[in-house]
Amino acid sequence: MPKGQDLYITISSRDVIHGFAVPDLGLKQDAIPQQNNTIKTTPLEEGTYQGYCTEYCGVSHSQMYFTVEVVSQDEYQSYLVEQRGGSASASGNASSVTAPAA
Ligand SMILES: [Cu+2]
Repeated sequence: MPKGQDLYITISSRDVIHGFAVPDLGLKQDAIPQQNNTIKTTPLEEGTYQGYCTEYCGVSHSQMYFTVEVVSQDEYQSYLVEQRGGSASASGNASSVTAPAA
């Protein structure tokens, strides 16, 4: 995520109900199949933040964790270029992040 920018995170699920949570960024939202839930955030400090699923969703629930990197605008632009260069997609199976056009 780019630091200091308003972000809208649209959360859904491909299978069962999950819970998207990144406590140190104050983010928590249910991930529900066939429904888009959007939350707004503006990350203010660069760093690595732990995220995980907060809804018991099956036998792999305890392994549903991820990290969120908040980086400078320059680093974020470099990341986008790298992703468009053919590298593997970084999207997970329960969420996506979009930023409004500047
Ligand atoms: Cu879960």
